[in-house]
Amino acid sequence: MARVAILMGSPNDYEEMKPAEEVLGRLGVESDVRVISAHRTPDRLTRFLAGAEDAGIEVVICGAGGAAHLAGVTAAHTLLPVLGVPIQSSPLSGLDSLLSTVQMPGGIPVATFGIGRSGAKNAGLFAAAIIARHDAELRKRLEQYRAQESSRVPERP
Ligand code: RP5
Repeated sequence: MARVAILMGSPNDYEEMKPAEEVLGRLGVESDVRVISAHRTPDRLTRFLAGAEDAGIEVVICGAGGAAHLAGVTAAHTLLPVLGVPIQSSPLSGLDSLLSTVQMPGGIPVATFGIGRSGAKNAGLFAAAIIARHDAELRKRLEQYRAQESSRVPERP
């Protein structure tokens, strides 16, 4: 059963959002990956969010480019934690998406990550850390992940 939803505004965002799916998979956390646009498919978004908690979703990751509002609109429709990933798809190289996502007016929070693939990876890890607060097995896998990453860093260049 999927515990994390990974939403993106366009199929063209998938390359940048894949690291979220991959790192969650590595940690044994199933994700439900969907293309849902806040402005092109608004009904799809509200329908999905209405059933998300009952379906077992615990965290929602949203990737969007341009005047990115997917994460903000998602946060408006759910009490689940929403993690926003700005996508580098516009002539402004994601800076517009970063500012749109991070500058939520007070009251409806979106935790915002870095632009593009590393932001997506960190959003996946952060989602896992949230779930690991009440899942001891996942916490162990996160510890192993950190240890593996450390062991890959050479002592000398
Ligand atoms: C946003 O507009 C999407 O998240 C995407 O990053 C951007 C461009 O979408 P496409 O025109 O490539 O589908 O809504």
